[in-house]
Amino acid sequence: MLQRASELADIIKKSTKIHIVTHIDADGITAGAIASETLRRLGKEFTIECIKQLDEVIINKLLTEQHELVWFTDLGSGISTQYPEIRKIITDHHECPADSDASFHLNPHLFGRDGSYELSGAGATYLVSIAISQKNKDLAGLAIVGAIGDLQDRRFCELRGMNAEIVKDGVDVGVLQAVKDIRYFGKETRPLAKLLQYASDPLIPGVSGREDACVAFLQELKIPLKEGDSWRTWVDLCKEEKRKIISGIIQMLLSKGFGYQAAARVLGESYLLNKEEEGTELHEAKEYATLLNSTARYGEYEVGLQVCLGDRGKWLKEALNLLSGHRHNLVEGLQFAKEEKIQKRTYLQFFHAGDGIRDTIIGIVTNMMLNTEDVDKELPLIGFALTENGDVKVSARAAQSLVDRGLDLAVALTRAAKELNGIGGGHNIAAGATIPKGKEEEFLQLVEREIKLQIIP
Ligand SMILES: [Mn+2]
Repeated sequence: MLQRASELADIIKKSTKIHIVTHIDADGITAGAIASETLRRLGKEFTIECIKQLDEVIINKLLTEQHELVWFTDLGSGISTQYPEIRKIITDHHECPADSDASFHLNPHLFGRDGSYELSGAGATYLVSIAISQKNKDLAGLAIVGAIGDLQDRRFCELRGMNAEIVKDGVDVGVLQAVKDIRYFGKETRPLAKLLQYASDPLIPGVSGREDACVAFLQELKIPLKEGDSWRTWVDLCKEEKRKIISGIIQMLLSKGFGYQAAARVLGESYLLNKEEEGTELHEAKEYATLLNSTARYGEYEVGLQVCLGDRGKWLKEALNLLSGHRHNLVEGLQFAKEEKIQKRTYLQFFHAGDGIRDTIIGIVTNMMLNTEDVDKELPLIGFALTENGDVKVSARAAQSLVDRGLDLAVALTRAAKELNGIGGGHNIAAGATIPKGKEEEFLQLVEREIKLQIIP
């Protein structure tokens, strides 16, 4: 992979003007930021655009624009052997057909690695960046935010594979640290009770989802919720207080019969960006990734990109505004999905949000839904939402245990979408597709047929 990375680096060095095309999620933005910063440091001219998916409209646009070189980051693996008219390099980690190997395509799947947890789009882009100059190791923080944004730590509760190498780079140059800590979201900025209320992996039985129960749980442990007028967050707690809460949660899980495996997931590795201030949305990788998601997924990718490139003034302020809207939309989206009721079938379960949830956050909501108490973890979950131009966006998520039994959602969704003239892709554990409206039932049948073939009972 490093050899391939330096081949891509050579192509970049020989070019004068480069157009970056990246994806609209946290991994895509950090990948785009790493590519931009790398080119800026090289003194190259460049432009960048962020897209939802690489569809015909975008490809036709690129064909007419005739760029000297297009750098696809966090997408593009599906077209590596097509469109030779587009001179390109690709740093991606999505599953790709076996014949998509090409000298300008860097993707862990081409090297026997798993792109769902060993390397992200930002990570693949980072490998090219450090192949250009070892000085770019200070961009390791962004690569890790990208990996975390793609939930690459979910499987082992920590980053593994090439991701772990990148963490090591970041630690070596002083931009990152990895700490063993509680895994819940919002350690730096969420009031304590909220941290527990939204705790989902693992759920805290009888506590998650209920604000009053969270407050009672903390009061029983004699943990003050406030310090003066302000709500305390996880990072405000002393060691002893953290220990009390962690062991309280673990005890609760074990006593309710959740077993050691679930209880062990309370703890994991957290990744901190040393150059950022503690207690902010940028200090811990999960929160940073969420901040980025709240920009590009609402069409404001420039905002997220500028934050990644170092702006801590007006762009950050704008990002924080967008974040509060994003939080609100997620809470509403989750509520909406819950009311829609999940429909169970033999090999999957699904809900249809219609235009009740934005197509750009349906994946996040589907993932949150899968983590709620009332959803069956034995079946993959599919969420549908209408897009602006009247198509249907599909998001599919599944528990790791199903992947261990052979499930590959990327393959299932790609094949099913293809039969309906749509497009699909992603990872074994999380995948997406876009299909024509009205084809949902047909699509579900096709996906079920695929899943039936994949899963070992
Ligand atoms: Mn990605």
